[in-house]
Amino acid sequence: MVDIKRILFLTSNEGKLREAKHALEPRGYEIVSFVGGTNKVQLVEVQARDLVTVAQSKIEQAESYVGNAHQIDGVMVEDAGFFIDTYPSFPGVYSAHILESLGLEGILQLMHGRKERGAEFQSAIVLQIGSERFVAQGRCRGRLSEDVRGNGGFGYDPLFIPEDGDGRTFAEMSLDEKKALSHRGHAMARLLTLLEDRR
Ligand code: ITT
Repeated sequence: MVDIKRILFLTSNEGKLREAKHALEPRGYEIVSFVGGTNKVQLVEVQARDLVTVAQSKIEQAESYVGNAHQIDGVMVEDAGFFIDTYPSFPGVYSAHILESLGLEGILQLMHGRKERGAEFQSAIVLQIGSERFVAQGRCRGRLSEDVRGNGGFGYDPLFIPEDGDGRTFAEMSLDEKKALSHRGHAMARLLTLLEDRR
């Protein structure tokens, strides 16, 4: 069995990379990426309704990148999405595109005057180690804030108030606080358990 030390995280998102390092590096894994380098990651996101299918497809495209990274024991991808209860499955797998086109203020306008503000984040992580594949998922329930709040985090964080928190948005929390509550924090914890069980 391969001893896992070095994991290539194929992502173009610095926020996701920062949180993956924060979750996995204290547990003895080194997370490397191409973020900030010249080797840009271009994984096609298949049209699918669920994040696991999208993540599985990303990992299947990952092989072509592995040759460009040194001494990699495993390759990891993650697909995350934001889901607003009022609009089933939306923005979901289109989260990146919708955020880019509407912006945070545009999303707040969509929700203007609505009392029902429930929402959730979901994360699906796939880690491939040789022929072994690990799939870990996490979700976090909460609600949309009434305004854009906080300078931390990334993406939708300034709009999302997790239900197990104290009323602050993810963007108003430290990395540790977000990890304890978030979809990604839960998925990473699950992944660590799967890796420990493998030993
Ligand atoms: P990849 O290169 O890893 O695919 P991406 O930015 O396309 O990065 P996703 O498809 O996983 O990432 O995420 C969809 C969108 O949801 C994107 O706009 C993210 O910024 C946002 N998002 C993901 N996780 C988030 C989080 O923890 N907090 C806030 N927004 C998040």
